Amino acid sequence: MDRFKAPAAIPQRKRQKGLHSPKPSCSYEIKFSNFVIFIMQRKMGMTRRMFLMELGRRKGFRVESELSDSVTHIVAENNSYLEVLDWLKGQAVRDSSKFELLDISWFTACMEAGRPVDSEMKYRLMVRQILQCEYSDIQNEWLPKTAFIATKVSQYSCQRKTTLNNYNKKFTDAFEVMAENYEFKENEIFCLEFLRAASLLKSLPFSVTSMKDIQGLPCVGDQVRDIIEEIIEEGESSRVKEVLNDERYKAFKQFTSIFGVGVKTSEKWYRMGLRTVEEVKADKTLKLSKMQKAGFLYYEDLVSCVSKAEADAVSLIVKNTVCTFLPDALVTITGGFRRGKNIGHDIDFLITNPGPGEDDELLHKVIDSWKKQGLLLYCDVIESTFVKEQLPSRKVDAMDHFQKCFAILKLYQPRVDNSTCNTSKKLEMAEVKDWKAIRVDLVITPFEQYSYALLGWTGSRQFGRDLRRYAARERKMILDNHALYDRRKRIFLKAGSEEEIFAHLGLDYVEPWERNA
Ligand code: DCT
Ligand code: MG
Repeated sequence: MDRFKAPAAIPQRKRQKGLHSPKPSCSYEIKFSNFVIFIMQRKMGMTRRMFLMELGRRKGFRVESELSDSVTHIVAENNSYLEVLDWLKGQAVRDSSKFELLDISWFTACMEAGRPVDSEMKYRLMVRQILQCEYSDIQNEWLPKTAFIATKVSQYSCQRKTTLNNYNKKFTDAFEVMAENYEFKENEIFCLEFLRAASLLKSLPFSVTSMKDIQGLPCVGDQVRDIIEEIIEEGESSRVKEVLNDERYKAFKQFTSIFGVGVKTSEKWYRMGLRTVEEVKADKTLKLSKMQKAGFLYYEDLVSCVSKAEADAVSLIVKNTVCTFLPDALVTITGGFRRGKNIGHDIDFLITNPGPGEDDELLHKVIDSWKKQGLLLYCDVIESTFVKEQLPSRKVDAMDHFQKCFAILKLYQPRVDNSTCNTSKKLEMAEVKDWKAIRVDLVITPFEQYSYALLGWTGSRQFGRDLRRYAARERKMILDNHALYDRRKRIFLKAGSEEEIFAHLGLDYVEPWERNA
């Protein structure tokens, strides 16, 4: 692509104001080749951006239309430093420090001077240096803008945007180990403390490099702060290292990786002196549930993650089977894959019938069909326990009342063409397992509850927890996967889309891929 191509069109109005008619910018001489400028369109609009790009090029500046590696200066208008970083994060830019991030005032100063002016402090967008102060009504004093920004970060992940682009993985991985260890110890409070901190750091549009960066942020208690400090100073946390080497943690980690095994069973096995999956497998005296037996049978497949391609292949199977029984059914992939993840531990589906009438047998018909085709390796059907007009559950982690099934499906892998192989090779290849066991959750929801089910099943778990906590604490409402109830007005709030639920809660809409809290 020609980087110096002129913008396709300069608006008529601008041209009449004395701008030359558009001509290819490559005919403008580049006078300042050390400066490669990119102008952000966000909050500026396309027309103004085009105008400024053309102006810059006429003045001898190299102005790129696309954000490329050669760009040195990024110019933004009406965007804060954090907003620019956030935008860059959305462009999958990992290292924003290679760019000078500048306010439009720098660009216009250059245009006036007809040459690059120093990108002095006054033009630079930043958060670490204290440039401005803002008056805080809450604290009745002028606060440096850094602290002000921090106090604006919500404690609820449903008021933040959390994409998969995590700038603080080394911290969040550490917190997740700590949270998991507390979960194994059934210490819910500490577990949540670390999950909340992990979720908060995942939403920051910059990497934390000093303790100043976390000043004033919510969800950062003493335990969390200590770990951050150690990681900044030493590169790793001794507490996390200790956990990773802990015998109990290691055993629980293995046990809970088996489908059907939770903390309670792990505790029992640990007390019996068992430590590894192999030891449990070898112990013939243990009474295993049907689920756990399947967990062992397909262990290798189930611990290896489900890829996006596999999720798409299963999605086709689910849609085809459901539609043979109910052609108008709506089948939606939810969970991590709806949030844009490329891998997951299972595939979650919501199934609903937008047409009149309900078919309680749909799930059973789908399951029977898979059984007949030899595709069903395991299945646990749970019938609906929903009672009309019942108030939503107040429990933050309660299971919903939908009819559902936790299944393991046999997904055939694409066959390798063996037509050119000799007979013995063909026999050998025939013995190779050509399928993978995949965990699939199917949830059947009445159409009028579909939006609530979609919001709940899209997750992330932490995002869902915070939505319910926010509803209860800030709005006096109760939210679950079925409904939203306004306790003050004593009414159920209907919603035909996720957007409407956010609106009922008085929250800005957060897209599914921004819910990776
Ligand atoms: N969920 C729910 N009620 C349950 C189980 C899950 O509302 N009883 C919600 C929370 C997250 C979402 O459904 C999907 O759950 P998981 O599959 O456990 O999480 P995930 O985000 O899809 O993660 P993974 O990629 O590991 O499958
Ligand atoms: Mg999932």
